[in-house]
Amino acid sequence: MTSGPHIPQERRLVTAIPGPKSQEMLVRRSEAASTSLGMAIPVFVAKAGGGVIIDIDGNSIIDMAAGIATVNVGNSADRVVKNVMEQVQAFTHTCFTVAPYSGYVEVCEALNRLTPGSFKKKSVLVNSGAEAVENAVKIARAFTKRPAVVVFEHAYHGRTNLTMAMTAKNIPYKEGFGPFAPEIYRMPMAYPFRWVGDQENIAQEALEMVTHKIEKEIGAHNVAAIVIEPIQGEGGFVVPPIGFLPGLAAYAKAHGILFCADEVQTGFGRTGDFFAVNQENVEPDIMIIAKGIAGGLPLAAVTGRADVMDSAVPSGVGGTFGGNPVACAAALGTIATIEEEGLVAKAKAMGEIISKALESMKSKYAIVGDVRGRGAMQALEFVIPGTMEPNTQAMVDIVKYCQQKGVLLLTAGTYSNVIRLLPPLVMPDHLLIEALEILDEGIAASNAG
Ligand code: PLZ
Repeated sequence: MTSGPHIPQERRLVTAIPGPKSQEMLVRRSEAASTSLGMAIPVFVAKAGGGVIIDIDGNSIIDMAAGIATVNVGNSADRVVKNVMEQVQAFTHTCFTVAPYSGYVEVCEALNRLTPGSFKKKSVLVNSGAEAVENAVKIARAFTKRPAVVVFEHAYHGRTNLTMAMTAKNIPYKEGFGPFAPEIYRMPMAYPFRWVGDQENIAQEALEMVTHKIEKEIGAHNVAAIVIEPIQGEGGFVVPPIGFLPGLAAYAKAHGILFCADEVQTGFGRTGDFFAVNQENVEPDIMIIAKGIAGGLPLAAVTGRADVMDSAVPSGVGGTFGGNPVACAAALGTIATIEEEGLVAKAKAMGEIISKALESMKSKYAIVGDVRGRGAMQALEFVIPGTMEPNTQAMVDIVKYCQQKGVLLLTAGTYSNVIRLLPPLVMPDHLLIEALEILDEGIAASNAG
């Protein structure tokens, strides 16, 4: 089976962005939906597939967001649609902890196979990335009988109470929502572009700072888990230098701490490896998985060492919708699509096109301070020329410019000065190249102004 996109793969604008029909819906949106909800592009979607989103005015927009790294296989991928249709007709919900079904078990088997580590693994399925993070912490505490959780600067782990505590950035994620859960300890992140120490020795310096703080401020014997995104997502696609993640994992192992990789944004082929930790052969005790797992249906998972995953009391984890049969069917279709269509290798190849284009932008434009990322997860950090000052205005202007030209881009970063690229892995090269050319034009316009 091929999952060729079912709509034309072209950028085509027939109205201004937003067009009249979207404008009408925007009025209804602001009346009906909370204004506390964000919006990256002010158009309403009619259809999407491959590398494009078609809005209700008929504009075909290049999708460099993939629903925040979620539709890695593209919207409405053939295998996902087929599995979902069959499952919807058979049954929609029994609750796995009431009357089980095979799709849930098959997804667990697939995750246990696909995640790194040759040890025996088991999984729990839930509904969202934040819920997966919450469950990882519950399980880690149950296993270690320790309270403390170590997280990092610039981290993003979700919007529930515990995961807000784990998330670094205050506005917009935490402002007004405290008090937050206790026993969360934030450590320095090895952020190469903004590292103030020895640029040649970042991983080692950062590791020393982290382990020193753990020992002096928490006590390693009190730490249940170290939770880290192998490449930080919302925090600005911060890529730690080689050696930092393996160093943390080794420290965790030596102290009976569980090493938990939050691969919610980096997983399912995104970085050119199936999971980002594969790059350095790190084998986390617990993997936190969501977004790309189910072709856009809500599903998330915690996969880890079997002894760890079995440590909560029976019925200690679960939930009504966790591992819903329709979402599981979608996940099986998604995994088959990634494997049969070689999308991990495709992400790596897209990465080469992207790096080349972004490096050229960096060499041409003084507002581009840094270019980083891997595979189909790369970003630009904007600065005031000649300084390290974050340039939020440039980010805003460039994203707006690209939107007007029919390219959807997402922003990121603790300092709100990063544009991140997260195209669906099935995007044809000609669209990727076109989007990068428009991004280049947008930077040129902003750099000049
Ligand atoms: N961990 C690493 O990236 C979700 C958030 C979008 P949920 N990131 C997108 C927004 O503004 O809410 C994310 C992540 C990492 C956890 C999460 C949380 O995943 O499925 O959004 O709960």
